[in-house]
Amino acid sequence: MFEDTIAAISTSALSAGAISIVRLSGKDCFDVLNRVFRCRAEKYEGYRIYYGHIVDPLNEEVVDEVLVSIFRAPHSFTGENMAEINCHGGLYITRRILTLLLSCGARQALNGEFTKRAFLNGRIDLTQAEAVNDLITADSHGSARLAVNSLSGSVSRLLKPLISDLEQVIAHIEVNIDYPEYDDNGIITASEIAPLMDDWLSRCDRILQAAESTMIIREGIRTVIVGKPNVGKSSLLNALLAQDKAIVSEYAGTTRDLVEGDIHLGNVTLHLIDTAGIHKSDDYVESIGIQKSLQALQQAQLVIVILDGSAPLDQQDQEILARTESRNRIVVYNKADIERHDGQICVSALNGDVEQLVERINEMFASSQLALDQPVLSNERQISLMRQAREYISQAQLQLSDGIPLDLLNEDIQAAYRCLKEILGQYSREDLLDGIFSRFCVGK
Ligand SMILES: Nc1nc2c(ncn2[C@@H]2O[C@H](COP(=O)(O)OP(=O)(O)OP(=O)(O)O)[C@@H](O)[C@H]2O)c(=O)[nH]1
Ligand SMILES: [Mg+2]
Repeated sequence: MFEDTIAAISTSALSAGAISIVRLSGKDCFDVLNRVFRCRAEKYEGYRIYYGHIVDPLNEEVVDEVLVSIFRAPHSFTGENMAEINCHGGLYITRRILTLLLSCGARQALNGEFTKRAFLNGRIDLTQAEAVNDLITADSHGSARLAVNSLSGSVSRLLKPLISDLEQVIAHIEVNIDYPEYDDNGIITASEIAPLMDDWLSRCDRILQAAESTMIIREGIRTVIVGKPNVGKSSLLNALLAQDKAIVSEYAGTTRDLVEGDIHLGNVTLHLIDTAGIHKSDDYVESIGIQKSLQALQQAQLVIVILDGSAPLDQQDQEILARTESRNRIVVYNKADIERHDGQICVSALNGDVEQLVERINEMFASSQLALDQPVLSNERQISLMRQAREYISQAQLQLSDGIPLDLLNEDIQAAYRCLKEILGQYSREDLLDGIFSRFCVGK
């Protein structure tokens, strides 16, 4: 499909390491390789590794001693002939080898171009291509598991039954319109389509719900730590992050700005936000801080309310408890080194004793962990197309109940069908593809 052979450094090109990999892919891959690679083999077989030397073809000077993995089309990542040169990982050596390949007929690969070829050559669908990048950029166990799951083609397995049901109904309506005399299939009626639509909608809803709950795992749970002044909010942030990020002092009203940090607990990532203590303040700067706390509280997906366990609860604590009552929250009694409260979640931020809180968080998100192993849509692009598909089906359903003829309603069903196909990249426009692949690193 592609005329040119592309090359790139596939390992990190920014730092030295023991080994680096320079990748080549394309029709003329082995011709380009032969110009710089000297080894005993006369012919390369796929799935074999060859020992030899990279030389400068101008003077046969040995540049490096290498191992080259060979993949023959179509049995390679890109579906084309491919070679991966495992060389020594010095920055100079790796770049020199790449330069030699470029001077021998290869072209520098663009970001994500290997994966783009894999997609365009039909080796993987668009969701799998996206999963390659998600896996490379995954920064937690949870997001890596999700990416591995989509890499195996789980999104396409998830959507195919729905796509194929829509396809059948579209085809049936079209046959009825175009060939009214051809009635082997019978004429499909509104009363037959209505229950199908209910079913499609509930399938869309299930897929969307699962996607939204796992997005939380990928992106981190926006978690706000609130409480009145001096209860130990900043101390708790520091204890959870295991670093002195926020200023702690015995003076009430120390924190004014939001202080943020990420932690990985088991499979979930929390995006923690420490806030100014909430109370009535006459201090101008502190009241701006309190406004920010209230805003952060509104946007939070999880709220940790801290109480000072060493003192009786007062009016300020009661107000914060009332304000957060309907929220997804955990109430924590701090200063457990002074006083413990049986049956409550007790921590001592001062001593770094936060185990009960961590256990509670893991318990809360245990069900989303289970979802990690289910096939699930894995990014905003996929989710928004799914929402659009749902919207078109729901419009078609409304039209059906208004008695609109099936041939008109078929347009909405087709639009829903196109959205679902586009998730898998089967309706993609060129600019859409460029947008997706340019986020990749070179060499993938
Ligand atoms: N004994 C004890 N003292 C604590 C604990 N956690 C915090 N403190 C102390 O309580 C005081 C206030 O702690 P901070 O973490 O600054 O409290 P804060 O809620 O962030 O306070 P503001 O930012 O002013 O709202 C400091 O003197 C801390 O050392 C704890 O677990 N035990
Ligand atoms: Mg503070």
